[in-house]
Amino acid sequence: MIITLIGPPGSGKGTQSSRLTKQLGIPHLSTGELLREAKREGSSRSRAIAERIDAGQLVSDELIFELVDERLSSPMYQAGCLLDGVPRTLSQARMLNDLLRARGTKLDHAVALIAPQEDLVQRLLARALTEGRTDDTPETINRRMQIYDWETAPLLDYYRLHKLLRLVSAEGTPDEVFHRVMSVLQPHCWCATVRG
Ligand code: B4P
Repeated sequence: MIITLIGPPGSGKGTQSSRLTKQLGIPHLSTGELLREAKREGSSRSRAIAERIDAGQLVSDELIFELVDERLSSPMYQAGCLLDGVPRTLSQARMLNDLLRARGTKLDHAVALIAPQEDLVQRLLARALTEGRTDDTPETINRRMQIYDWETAPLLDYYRLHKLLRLVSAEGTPDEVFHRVMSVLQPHCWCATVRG
């Protein structure tokens, strides 16, 4: 089973991913984490990544798919995975379709986490105090929110049209959101895949 989690910054993609991978028994692939790892390499590629992320901008589609393709080649992803943060644009959605088709598989669900922007900004500002992520400054958060509205939100209509969209409210505690996500996935999941 292949699931993608879509949502604005702070909607809980990373937070829900760690719960979902345990529950569903599928590995997690976060493009944000892949980029933060690549950023630490100290190469010319990492400097380009750092510039984009720290400015709240998206990294190029080509670089994202170089990293995703490389990671999906690992045998641990053969039985499926939970994609977190990709696709973020319509062109990435098409690239993902092509990549999965070439591997003889396809996306099963696009779970979209939705919450009021004011709440999300508060979560990210709170994270800035504890984790000190370079892209969690007020100005960068604002830029990331705009980019979500312009580039990523159109994916909701795209996946609705393809009958893959599962909309979930991301308001409330992480546990409440997790139960909502599971309740939209469960009718579509193989019983054996869902643990617990
Ligand atoms: P990501 O790492 O995906 O960053 P994010 O959108 O902020 O989500 P994240 O998963 O970290 O946070 P979460 O919502 O779980 O991307 C970082 C950057 O990488 C992007 O801005 C972009 O530049 C680049 N990038 C990534 N993918 C890309 C792609 N495909 N194409 C191009 N560029 C790409 O949680 C946020 C905070 O909220 C946490 O502190 C958490 O504890 C808290 N929280 C979560 N759920 C909560 C809840 N229900 N209640 C209270 N707090 C909650």
